Amino acid sequence: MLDNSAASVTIRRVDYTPPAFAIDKVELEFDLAPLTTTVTNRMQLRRAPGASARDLVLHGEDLELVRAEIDGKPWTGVQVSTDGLTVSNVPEQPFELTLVTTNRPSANTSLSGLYVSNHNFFTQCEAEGFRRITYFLDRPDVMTTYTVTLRASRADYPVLLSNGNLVETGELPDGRHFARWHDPFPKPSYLFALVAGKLVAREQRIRIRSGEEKLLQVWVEPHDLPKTEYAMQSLVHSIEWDEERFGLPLDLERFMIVAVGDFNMGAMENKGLNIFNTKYVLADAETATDIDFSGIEAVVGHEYFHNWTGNRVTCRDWFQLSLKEGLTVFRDQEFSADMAAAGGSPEAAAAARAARRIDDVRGLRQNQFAEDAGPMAHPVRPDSYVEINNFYTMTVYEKGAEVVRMYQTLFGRDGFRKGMDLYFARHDGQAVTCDDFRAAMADANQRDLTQFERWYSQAGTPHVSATAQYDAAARTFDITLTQGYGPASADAKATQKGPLLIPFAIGLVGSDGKDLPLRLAQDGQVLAEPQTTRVLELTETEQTFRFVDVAEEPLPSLLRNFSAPVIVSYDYTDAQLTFLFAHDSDPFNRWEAGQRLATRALLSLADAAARGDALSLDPEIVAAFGRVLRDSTLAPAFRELALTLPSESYLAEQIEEADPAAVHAARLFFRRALANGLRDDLMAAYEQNRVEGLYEPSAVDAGRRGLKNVALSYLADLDDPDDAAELARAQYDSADNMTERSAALVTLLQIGPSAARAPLDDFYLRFEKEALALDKWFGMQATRRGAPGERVLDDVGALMAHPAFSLKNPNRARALIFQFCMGNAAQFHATDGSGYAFWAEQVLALDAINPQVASRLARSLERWRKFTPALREKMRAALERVAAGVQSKDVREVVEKALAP
Ligand code: B3K
Ligand code: ZN
Repeated sequence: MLDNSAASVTIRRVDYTPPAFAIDKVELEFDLAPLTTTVTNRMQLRRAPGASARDLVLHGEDLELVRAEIDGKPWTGVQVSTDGLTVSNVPEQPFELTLVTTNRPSANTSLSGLYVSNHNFFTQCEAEGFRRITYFLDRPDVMTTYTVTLRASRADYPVLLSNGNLVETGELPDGRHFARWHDPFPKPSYLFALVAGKLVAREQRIRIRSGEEKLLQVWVEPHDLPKTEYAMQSLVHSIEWDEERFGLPLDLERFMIVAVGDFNMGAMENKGLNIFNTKYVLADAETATDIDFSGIEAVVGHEYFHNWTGNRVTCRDWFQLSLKEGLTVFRDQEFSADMAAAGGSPEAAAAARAARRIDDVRGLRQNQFAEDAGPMAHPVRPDSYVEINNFYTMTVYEKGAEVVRMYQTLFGRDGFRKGMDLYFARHDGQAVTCDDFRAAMADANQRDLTQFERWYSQAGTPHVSATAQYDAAARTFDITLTQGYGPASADAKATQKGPLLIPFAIGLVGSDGKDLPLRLAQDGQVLAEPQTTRVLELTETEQTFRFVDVAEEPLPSLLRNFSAPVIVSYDYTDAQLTFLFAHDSDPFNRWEAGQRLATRALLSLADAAARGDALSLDPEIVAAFGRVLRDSTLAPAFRELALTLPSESYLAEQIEEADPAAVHAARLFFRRALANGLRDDLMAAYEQNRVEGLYEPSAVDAGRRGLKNVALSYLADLDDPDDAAELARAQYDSADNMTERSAALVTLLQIGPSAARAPLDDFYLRFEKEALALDKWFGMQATRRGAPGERVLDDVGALMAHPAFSLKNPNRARALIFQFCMGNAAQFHATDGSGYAFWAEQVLALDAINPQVASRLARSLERWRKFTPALREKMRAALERVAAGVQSKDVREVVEKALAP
């Protein structure tokens, strides 16, 4: 059992104080053994300038202190507590503190600190895992250089890795050996890492622009070596891209990625030794989908980019987390877009970029907007937390990335680059704040960005409503924008102090569907080549912008490319949306028009379903989707996105009192209407987008497969799904890659469990030894739609007892439990409350094993107040059950905030 029952303490940003001691360097020695590992920690310490503390207070958790020495002599003035160690009356002058402790890696199920996975050792230190390895000033503003010696049995742990450069290896008595690593770059403890075990590496040597040669390694278990090619290729691309786009080179002699099957999140950017969830390293055509490949590219890029944005310049305190995460997500989004666009025609490149942007925004709106409207709402730079691991959120990451993107929207790519250059010139090697980043952007571009600070300090999603007025005689078009916030928790409301600087990109579409040239009244002289998209800067609560020389009444295309993370309302008619869906030159807004059209129809269908009224859909809407589906000038990836309806959870968020069953019925009705109305077009899309030849995870091929498979899934919703079933069976049988195979199986599951029985069994036998593929097998059964009255939870319950299921493996727990609770809304919200009871049971079970994973699951009930009264009460009961039995502060923070009045 985990003892994580320390009282909940709220940490506040305003209470920040600089550290009282500095660590000049640290030497760590590890005697690695799974049951008990001994760590010898030798630190050179001195008081920070101006500090006068007599005692040194170090963080520590779950450690056994063996010995303490100062300057080589035993020191008795030490006091151990549950969260640290106080060393009393330390010398005035710089001194050496030696601490010997033990910890228990094989008993560490929290996967934070030093732990064992499949007989190998790994570490995870961010945010506060280092204190589970040794007593330390475990805070990001204490940076020092590390020399690390690892000792272990050579037979069991032939490979010994840590950060930086390998300086020495050798044999020891009793079949043991050692390796010594030195990292020349000062770093905070959260970037420390070690790995030991039976691993092999794919290696590649590259030359960076300076001419220096670098060694790249991807370390995995021996049988996984063939699946590392794409990760290595992604790493090479990331290194090239960061030099090209930002002038940032790889600074170490070697760069290592290690894959581990038990991991709490996606990956970790430890200096020179990134540790990854296998999910973001291992891939081949057989076992990984197009989405998996693109996830690997994005995550490899993300962690690599942290080497500068996070590691070279790090965070002063954890409230500044978005300084590194928002910026690095923005960088990985740009990288993925550039990679997807590479090599194609300009049109194909633009389409590929748009598809990435749409995907990113869809994720933001579905998850971050909901977070911002719920009890965990917090600013991009939070003001307080109980458990920092609860703040690795969509807001800090994805909204944070949008905030960074807005600098680029305001200043252009070159202006943004200038800001980045100044940021590194000023802060390389430092631990800094979000304000420092904003100041670099402001100074490099000679702009006052005082108002922009509100993006970091105000919680909640801004709303912008637009109204327009055309004056035919004066040929002017006025657009009035009003900004404010929607309903929010009291805490979020308290942060909302004033209007934001919102870069608002706009175009005006003429009656021929083409963009009109744009001239604002304030422009003065006529520009030789007038632009067709302008970025308006909204800074007031209400502001009117006047366009002049507007030849005809235009249709405004608002917030092009989603230029700010806001909700825009404008009174479009269905006909106007249909027009924009057919013509908008901004691909994002063209997609957006379709989504608005669908969302509006879906919400009114949900309303009718909740009232028990008959459902019907305007054939014009079906026709509008048909035109996009048939438009072969549009990239398949775009058409796939256009045909993907908003999710049930997104739709539920738009409703005051959501009834998931009604939302489900509405969405299903809409899908059936499209399927029946567009049967032949869907069939044609299926046939025309088969990809022949060798599997390649390229954006173009992936787009075609995506469109083909979305067509298949619509065809499975026809009143008579027999043809779809046949196509899916044939696709399953002939598939030579996981994208096709899993899409076929998901479609068969959608048709019904009996259609899927045989291929499900086949899939299991085929991939019994492939953990990541098996995760898919669990996941697709958990997210199965289920016939009316059928309880998918019964299957989930049975799968929990399957020998291949384990609660201790986060990927497996996520595949089955999270997928059911978060990815199968209609089933999870069954009116008998069975989903919530299951949720409570699993949160509590996970809480005792792994609080970080438990706490993620706990969050799936935080929007309980949004639902109909009957569901609400059952959810409250489940939350109260968890609140009564919780041990960790991680889960306690989430459920207490959810239940707070
Ligand atoms: N920085 C890590 C996340 C650490 C999460 C700690 N609970 C991975 C990333 O964002 O790149
Ligand atoms: Zn990150």
